[in-house]
Amino acid sequence: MKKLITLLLFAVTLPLRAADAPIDSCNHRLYYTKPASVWEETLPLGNGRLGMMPDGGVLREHIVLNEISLWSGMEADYSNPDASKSLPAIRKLLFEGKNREAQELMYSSFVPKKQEADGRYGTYQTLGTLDIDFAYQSQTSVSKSESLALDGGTSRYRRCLDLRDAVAYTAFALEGVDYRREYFVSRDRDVMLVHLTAGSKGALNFSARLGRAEHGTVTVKGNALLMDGTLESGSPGREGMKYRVAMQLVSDGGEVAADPENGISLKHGQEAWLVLSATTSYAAEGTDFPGSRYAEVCDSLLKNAGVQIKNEMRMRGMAAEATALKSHAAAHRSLYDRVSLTLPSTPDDTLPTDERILRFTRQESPALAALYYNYGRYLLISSTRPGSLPPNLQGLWANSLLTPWNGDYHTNINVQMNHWPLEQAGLSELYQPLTTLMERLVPSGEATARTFYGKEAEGWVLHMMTNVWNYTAPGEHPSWGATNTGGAWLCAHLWEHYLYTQDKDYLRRIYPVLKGAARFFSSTTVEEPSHGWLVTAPTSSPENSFYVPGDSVTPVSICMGPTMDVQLLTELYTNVITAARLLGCDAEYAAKLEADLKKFPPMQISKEGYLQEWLEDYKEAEVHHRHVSHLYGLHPGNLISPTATPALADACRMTLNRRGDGGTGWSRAWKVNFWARLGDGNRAWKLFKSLLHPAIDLQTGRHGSGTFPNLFCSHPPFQIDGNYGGAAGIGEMLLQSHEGFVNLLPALPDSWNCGNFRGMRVRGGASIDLHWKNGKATEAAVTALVPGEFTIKMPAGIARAKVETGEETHEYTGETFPLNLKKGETGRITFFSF
Ligand code: FUC
Repeated sequence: MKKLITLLLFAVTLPLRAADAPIDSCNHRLYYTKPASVWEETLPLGNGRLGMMPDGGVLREHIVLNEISLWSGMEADYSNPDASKSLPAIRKLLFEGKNREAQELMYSSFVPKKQEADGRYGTYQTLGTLDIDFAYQSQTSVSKSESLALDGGTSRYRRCLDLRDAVAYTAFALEGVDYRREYFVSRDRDVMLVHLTAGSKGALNFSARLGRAEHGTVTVKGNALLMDGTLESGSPGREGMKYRVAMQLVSDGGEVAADPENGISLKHGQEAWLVLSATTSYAAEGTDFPGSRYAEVCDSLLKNAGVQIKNEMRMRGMAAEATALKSHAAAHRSLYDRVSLTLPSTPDDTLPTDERILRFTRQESPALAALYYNYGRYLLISSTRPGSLPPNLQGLWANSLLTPWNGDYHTNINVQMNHWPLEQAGLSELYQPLTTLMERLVPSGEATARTFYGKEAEGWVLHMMTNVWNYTAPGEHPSWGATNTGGAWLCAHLWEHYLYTQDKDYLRRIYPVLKGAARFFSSTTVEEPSHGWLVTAPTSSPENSFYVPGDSVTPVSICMGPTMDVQLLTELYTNVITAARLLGCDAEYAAKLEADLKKFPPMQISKEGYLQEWLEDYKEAEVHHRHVSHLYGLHPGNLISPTATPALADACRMTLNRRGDGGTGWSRAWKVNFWARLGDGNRAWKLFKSLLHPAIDLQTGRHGSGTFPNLFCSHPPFQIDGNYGGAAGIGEMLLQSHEGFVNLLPALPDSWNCGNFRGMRVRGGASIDLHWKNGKATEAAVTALVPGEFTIKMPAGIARAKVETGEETHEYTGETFPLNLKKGETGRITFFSF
């Protein structure tokens, strides 16, 4: 213990140093002066399939490992014949205004058919942990308390995540020796890498162990460790998903040994690599997961990158690092560097990230929004990739076996929000995992349609959650599980990708999915008795409840035609009609949808002035409910806007004021987007500040809503949707294109008075660069990704625009002006204010 206290730690050089870094680089990295003390301080790394989160411990490094397909449970049939049998009675009760009775009947009948002790839905689980115990010259074994004393006891320690290169670093010095670790999840080699170095020969001493709370058996193979396991299938007698993690140590000198108990150890070394690869037995069409090739992939795990690293080290020594890191960073940057954003900075921006977040509540810095935006893009790139799965509720980072909400795909806001910033941030190809997931859901959704909604139900349906096992049935409790527009909402995303890419081949491919979703509703909507409007029934407005007239005691959720359903179906039908026209097919079916659209209920404004959430002006049970489902039409939908539908936009404003500016992490993020669509930059910025509220109470250690020290969004607990929703909100404040024109700086807060962005995409297929000063656009460049005529709205405070394309120059005044561009051509715009 005494020896330990005498250890000296002093500053070491990191690639990015706070004090002397150019300000903009502060918005491309997270850094800290202490190891993480809770998981929500650790730094997320990932390559869209594999993930790891190192805590940067000095004496013990604890790294949580993930693989995005690692789920317990299994594919299963939840058909409940009672559901379709009870449907006429449920609808009759709803027609009679007996929502509570309808709901009670649903509790017993309109639920997924389960087995006893049913765990088939499963849970996304952590892959395991890697613990590295270090020994330093002056001590060979250290107790836990000593380790804490050292870990927390230095101000010169540095831990950093570089968002540009997707690499994390830990660096410190002990007794005159520099120690440094680099961590990255290689995109090109598909392995997790920890590179460890000491400043003097023989000073690197550690042992590295793999572990898992259950279903993990560690064995030794040569100098490598293997961890194998089989998860619960949730159904007795059936085997669950298998996985393997393989870890090898590649070192330049020193003595290497391995045993299952102590792991792989290195004594008297100076430089080493821990190379980890992992696989699961998951199989799914449209993905790269091995499935039946599992055994073969397991066999090859050790061969892969470890051998490459070994050879590189043998040949070039330290150059191995440069090679592996360089090729990884280049692959990451090919996505990350597509966009940049600069916002006004303050001296606070050079502070460690946790302090930056704490200071932000007292002293705002717009540049923190730029960091948040970049972090959102970084997390997206790290949590999904073509051939993989979409980001789940935790992206791909889970640190337990019982991941909150099973770490699944909630489809009543969450998985959608995970995709909001994607297209505008130029990450179009990251839509692929969601697209293939939806294609896989169709057969299961067709069966669910038939068994729950009767023989006349056509097409496919997805309720409010799904998983890697193609779950489409209602949730187990109808109060929240009856929403059946999850698939319709996801179809808006399929369409969105078309709008940004204008790719007709893609449209042809996804058209059957869109049409199948529409067919479900065109065959199951019913005419409600009061107005004869065509509505969904039974359903719910996520996940809010209301009081039926005459009963102010029992909140009820089950209803007909809530506003969100009407908005979603309006967009779905309109998109199918447009797609059918573009593809030259299905004229007759499109005509039926046209006719149905005319019979949908209108959006209604309550007598108190807010937008009605339900068909009737019910009193909501929770005025501040986190979901604001009926404002779907404002965002992310496109049915309400201050210019096109001013009265409805006013009603939305009223609704938002009534709901308040609080809520769970993702709810605050959504509200940033709402206010951006309403053109109120200052209010959007206020909501962003509420999203950035420090999530950990420093006095009690308790977790609330807001943002964790590692910038993860807190529901609580950590849920990644708020990160993506917040990033999307920042994008919406700067650039919108949902109304058929390019809207530059539609919701600029006063404090973002100058700045620039590059590479943000708009619907129609163009990339936009913009500079602004004194709150007004000064210059823009519009580059066509597909040929087309782009309409630009004259930005606020601008009287005249000079547009140069090729040889031609035009000057425009007025509200909008056109820009005709060939593919790859750029139009340069100079703006002149009044
Ligand atoms: C929805 C939300 C909850 C939570 C869960 C994962 O059901 O209502 O707040 O985000 O998804």
